[in-house]
Amino acid sequence: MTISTINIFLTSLILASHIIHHHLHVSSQSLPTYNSGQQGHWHLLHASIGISAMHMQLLRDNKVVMFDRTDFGFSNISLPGGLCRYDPRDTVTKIDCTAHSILYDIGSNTFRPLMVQTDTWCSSGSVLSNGTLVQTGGYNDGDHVVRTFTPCENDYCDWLEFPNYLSERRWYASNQLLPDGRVIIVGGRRQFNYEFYPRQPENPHTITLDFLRQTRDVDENNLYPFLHLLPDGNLFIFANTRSILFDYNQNQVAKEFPRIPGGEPRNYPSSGSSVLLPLDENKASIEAEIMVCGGAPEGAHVRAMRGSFIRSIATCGRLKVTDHNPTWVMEDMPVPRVMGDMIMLPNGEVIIINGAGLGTAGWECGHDPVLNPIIYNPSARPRQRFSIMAASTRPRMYHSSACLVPDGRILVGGSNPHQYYNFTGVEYPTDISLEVFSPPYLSFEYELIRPRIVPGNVGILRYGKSLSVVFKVPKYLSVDVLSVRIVSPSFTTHSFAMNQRMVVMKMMGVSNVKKWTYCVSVMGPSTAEIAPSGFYLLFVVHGGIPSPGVWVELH
Ligand SMILES: *[C@@H]1O[C@H](CO)[C@@H](O)[C@H](O)[C@H]1NC(C)=O
Ligand SMILES: *[C@@H]1O[C@H](CO)[C@@H](O)[C@H](O)[C@H]1NC(C)=O
Ligand SMILES: CC(=O)N[C@H]1CO[C@H](CO)[C@@H](O)[C@@H]1O
Repeated sequence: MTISTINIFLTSLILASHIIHHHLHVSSQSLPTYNSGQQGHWHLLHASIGISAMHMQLLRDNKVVMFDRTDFGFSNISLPGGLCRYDPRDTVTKIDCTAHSILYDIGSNTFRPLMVQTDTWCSSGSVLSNGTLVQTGGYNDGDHVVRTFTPCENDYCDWLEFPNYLSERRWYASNQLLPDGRVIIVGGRRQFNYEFYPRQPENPHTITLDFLRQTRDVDENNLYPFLHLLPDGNLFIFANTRSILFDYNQNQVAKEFPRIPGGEPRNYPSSGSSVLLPLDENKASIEAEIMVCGGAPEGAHVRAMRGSFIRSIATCGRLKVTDHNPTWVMEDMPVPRVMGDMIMLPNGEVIIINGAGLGTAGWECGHDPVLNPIIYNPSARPRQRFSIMAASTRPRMYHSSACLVPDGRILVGGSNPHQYYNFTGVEYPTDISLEVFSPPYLSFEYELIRPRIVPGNVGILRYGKSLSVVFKVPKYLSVDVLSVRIVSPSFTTHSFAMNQRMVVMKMMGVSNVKKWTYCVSVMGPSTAEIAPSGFYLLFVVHGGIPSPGVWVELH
């Protein structure tokens, strides 16, 4: 980089530092025009990846496992090696030589088909501490199956299936990785209970959770409950309009929180979304705050079946669960949204992406796609938190998904609001493309303050032990705008990103080691309740601009 380019950068930096914390704030009446620096941009990676990315999970080798379901016809990609799947219980195909799962490689932008034997429709998953993805349940012949996928160096690894592993049918359940390395699997259609992976022979396999029975709707639906592991080791569970602090070891409700104001349900079939906002270890005592956004009002599904598509919910609620008497603080999104995905960005902001403005989840039940993502800055002043991003050209309706990838982009795929792969003759065709959204922080105008982690210079991440990270940045601002964060990649499906969490590590100090090169030291997470052991993406964030992430293993 020459001095003169630096000078140009410096000028744009002055501009940039103003923009960082105030991207455009607008009302829904006046959508701003496209500008990559402030509104991000979209890029189509593949017109066809062969399947509709209903479920997505990023793995530690920068590959993303995606899958839809085995029983809605032939996909647009063949199984490897001329393989076919013979399934007498399949409701549509019986003999199917197409794949319903793929492995996408971010670095090379290529993908290969994977083989699933049994139906994975509307299932759940978690990555274990050792990096293996455990997927649980599905539909029909797949509803009691556990499947694992372990990253490998070659191009041959594939799903392993464990039939009859689950003690109950898990169709629309939610999972959470626990501090002791187990996974809790909660609920599912007509399942008012939970179980664990790995299965524990000494304990009853299924444990009743009456809260799920109490909160079910008239159709007995109460699905994909929002689960978040809290720093005190309890589980936050949100279902319908209610939420609890749950001690899964004692099977006891430790506390019930107030109902979310407005009286509207938020989890499936309402299909709002939820995140646990970043846990910040720089605070004197750690605070945990849950955020829930959007969804469809009660009865939206019944109305949609009759051809009446009602306006989705425009509010978000925040609940600081670590407060003594927490209350929901409500705010309005710029546009109402159902079936949105809430994904945490490396700088601690939250993107809400995909979904519709009318109707709800379900076959042909959504209308009026919301093409503009919005970004929410949790620490900005009220009414200045939402920024509207550039619009995609592709509706992402029911069965779409999104996930964060290491370079800070958001991978977006799927949309299949029908029972089959219908590419024509329907209002919202099945979408088998893969897109990526680059948030404003990736814009070239922030290049001067963008930190880059020096490869091989990240130490080993241990609980309560200091960690040094060496990074380069052309223009260093100050330690006040510097942070080091870890993010656990989510299993995203049906508008809920399971296991998603971010920890801002305790800052110990920063030193200038040589020109443009700095060494920051932080303290590893204090407990496995704050961050369960496993693989995380580590980001250095400087002036609101994140570095590309690097993988670290915490234990
Ligand atoms: C991780 O643990 C699971 C469950 O014990 C096992 O099936 C899997 O092979 C392990 N993965 C690795 C990479 O060792
Ligand atoms: C969707 O595809 C299925 C199977 O190919 C077909 O039976 C159905 O009629 C299609 N629906 C529409 C609306 O085209
Ligand atoms: C709908 C769709 O994308 N169909 C594609 C399936 O794959 C073939 C090539 O293998 C394409 O030609 C089709 O357009």
